[in-house]
Amino acid sequence: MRIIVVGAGALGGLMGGRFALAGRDVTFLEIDDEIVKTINAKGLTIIERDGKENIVSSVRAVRNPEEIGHSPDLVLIAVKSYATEGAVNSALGIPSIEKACFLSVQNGLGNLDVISRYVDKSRILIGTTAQGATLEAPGRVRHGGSGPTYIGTPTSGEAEMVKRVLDVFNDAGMEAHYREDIEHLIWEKLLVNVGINAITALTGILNAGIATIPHAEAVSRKAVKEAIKVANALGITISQNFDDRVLEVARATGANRSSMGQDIDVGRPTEIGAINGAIVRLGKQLNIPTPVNWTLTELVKTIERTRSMNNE
Ligand code: KPL
Repeated sequence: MRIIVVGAGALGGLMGGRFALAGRDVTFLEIDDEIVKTINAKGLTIIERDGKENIVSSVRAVRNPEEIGHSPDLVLIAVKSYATEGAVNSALGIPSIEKACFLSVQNGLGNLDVISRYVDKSRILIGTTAQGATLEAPGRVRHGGSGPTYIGTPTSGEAEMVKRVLDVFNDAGMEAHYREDIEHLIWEKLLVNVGINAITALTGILNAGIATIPHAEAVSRKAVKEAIKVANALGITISQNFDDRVLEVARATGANRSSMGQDIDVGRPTEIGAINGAIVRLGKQLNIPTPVNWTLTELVKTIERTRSMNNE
């Protein structure tokens, strides 16, 4: 199977690197020149959890989709949710892309809607992942933690392609399963991100703080409770005490700085619009008040804005 990974950041780098180590043909499509140059000159480095460095030299990176001289079978969209549209458009510039399947295991809501504006739903796979990684430097990713990846189809039904993609993940040592209720799982992951990411980003704490600092826990529970109301109004059945589950995830990933925390720390834009911001937008449509998610969203946007103004 020929795989294009759009975005050689933390998760894209980790997944693409693992696929290649398992013998798959992997090309990164990446807009950052430095990342492209580093991968082509030195390979992609995965820093394993025991500190050992795995250098993957069988991968190649390109900036321009036209440089991909073969027809891929799978396109993994591994960019932040606010960059999904650009990533899909760039991938559509690959010659003979018509038959490729697109897979998104990105955080947040709305990725499927964006991809399906350009790609027929029969060629889209969606999912969630509990793989964690950090981009240490261009072409260098640190593996933070492993957990299952769940994949399904927006049209439901386990397509032949799902089986092949599950093999790609499992052969690469990344546990993956098919789930018919993938939309439900995406919502559960969203709720985890709603209750952890913005609070850790704003306060500088590690994920563990959500479960150990009563003030952070209180905000987390309120944000998640609002999101449960929104989900349930949309017909996505989420249990009333899912806020307890969010605290469990915060404990289990306690030593991590959330992805949004990492973004804020290094002055990158965040996925706030696809996480707490998505709850606010849906809440408005459904007439469900979401003041805690609104406040978190506005505060994260304030930091983003300040950073971009300071950089001007
Ligand atoms: O998905 C995550 C993220 O940081 O985006 C969690 C589960 C909160 C782990 O850090």
